[in-house]
Amino acid sequence: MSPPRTGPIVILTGAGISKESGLDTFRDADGIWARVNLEDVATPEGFARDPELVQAFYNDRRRGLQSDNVRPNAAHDALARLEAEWADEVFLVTQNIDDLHERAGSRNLLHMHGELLKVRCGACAAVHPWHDNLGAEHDCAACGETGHLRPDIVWFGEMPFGMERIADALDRCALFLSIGTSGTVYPAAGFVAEVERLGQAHTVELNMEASLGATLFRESVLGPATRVVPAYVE
Ligand code: BJW
Repeated sequence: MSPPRTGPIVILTGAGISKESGLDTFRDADGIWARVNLEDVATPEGFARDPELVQAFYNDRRRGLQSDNVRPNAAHDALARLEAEWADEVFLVTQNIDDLHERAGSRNLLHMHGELLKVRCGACAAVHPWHDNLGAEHDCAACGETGHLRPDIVWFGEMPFGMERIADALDRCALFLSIGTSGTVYPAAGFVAEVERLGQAHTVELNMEASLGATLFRESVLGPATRVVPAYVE
């Protein structure tokens, strides 16, 4: 099977695409939210209450992401090849904060929930690359303020990044592919409904199991990303 070559493609990815690279999903039985309370670590209120707990949560995940055994898998690779082949036609919107799409070679990519390897200054809003542990002792290179750096990540209640660009791409796409996401978290969970409302695009879900919005897609292929993504896009 391969995608119809009729125009722009928008691809939405979620944690499931990185599962076989060794990174946990959120809502599977062995997922992150089975171990930690999301209100404690993924909300601005949680960060205000206990910044050390939140920094430790992201410090652990930042270390894990940079460990030798976490690498892009066949699904990330297939999407990078698709972009290389179709150039400007492919726009990848990821909810993932890992850098596995970049490492695989994807370039036309938007991290709508931010990036684990970047920090943002709460005092001046500057964003910096960051590969080490982060704590209250660190200062911002842009404004010199100490103790205001936070992971450059979109928590619940915050506005995801790039929404205008995403809305524009959804309006124009001929194919919408959703990969490895449970369809639980908005606004990403609403993208398929938006594309179907406009009616101009084929919509496909590639996922281990049917997502919450599964019935909205015109086509569905269930299975692990490393098998179903290369098979679908090539
Ligand atoms: C495999 C596989 C394999 C497994 N192969 N597949 C009530 C109603 C509606 C909305 C709201 C509401 N109350 C609050 C809201 C808004 C809220 C929200 O949606 N809450 C819901 C939980 C109800 N959303 C927000 O607050 C967002 N902001 C917002 O809405 O701003 C206002 C706005 C208004 C209008 C327009 C625009 C904006 C912000 C959301 C921020 C999410 N942040 C997180 C954590 C930070 C990042 C991090 O720490 O990593 O982002 S939450 C977490 O969930 C993370 C993910 O990106 C996100 C999505 O999860 P994902 O990727 O779908 O993972 P899972 O685990 O859920 O699913 C994995 C899937 O893979 C499963 O289906 C598996 O089967 C599959 N799988 N192995 C293929 N090998």
